[in-house]
Amino acid sequence: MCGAVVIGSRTLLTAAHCVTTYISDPSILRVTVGTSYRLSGGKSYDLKRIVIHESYTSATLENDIALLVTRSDMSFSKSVKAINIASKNFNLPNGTEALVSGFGTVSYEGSPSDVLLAAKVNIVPKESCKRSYLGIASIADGMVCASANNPPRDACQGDSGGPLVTKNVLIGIVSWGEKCANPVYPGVYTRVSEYESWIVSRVNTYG
Ligand code: 4AZ
Repeated sequence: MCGAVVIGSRTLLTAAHCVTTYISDPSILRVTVGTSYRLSGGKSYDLKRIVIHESYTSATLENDIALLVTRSDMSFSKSVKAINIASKNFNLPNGTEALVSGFGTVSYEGSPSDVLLAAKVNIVPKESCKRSYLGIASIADGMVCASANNPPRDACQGDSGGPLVTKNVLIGIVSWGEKCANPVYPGVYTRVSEYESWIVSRVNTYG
């Protein structure tokens, strides 16, 4: 139903909008890791806790981030490991190339992919992203936009909660966008560096 990102042996990040429905009963959800090719296979872990950002706002998708805590330690391997999260001062210039990945739909309202797909996208200047979404939505400080236009590539439905990575650092979490791979509308991601202290403190408390 969504992507997530392993950040520790019992902890993952995802988008808050992925898990709001399950907050009262995390045992309904599982995470499956090690599915670096097909969605089948891998190893699944039950969840002990879902920690949604206290200021998550569904109407604006601000602070669209949540911590998932598994019941048991995930075993790390060649295909399962934790990624480093971007810290507060992580340098992310406009145009930086990053990789977004997931099993989401291959087009807007299309079918989900049965193999893991990834796309190279580039960080879009905040002002130009704000202009794109003018009158539709606002781009908050905790968001970062990225796109690829030739050919168009983007995250899409079902990729939410998954990673946007550059240089082996997690810089974004797939959050929202106006349809998918529309040259006028970049993909919008939760800007992980803005949430470093939230992540560290919640991992320390619940992880
Ligand atoms: C979604 O519905 C979704 N193009 C995720 C990402 C984007 C659009 C929709 C970005 O989960």
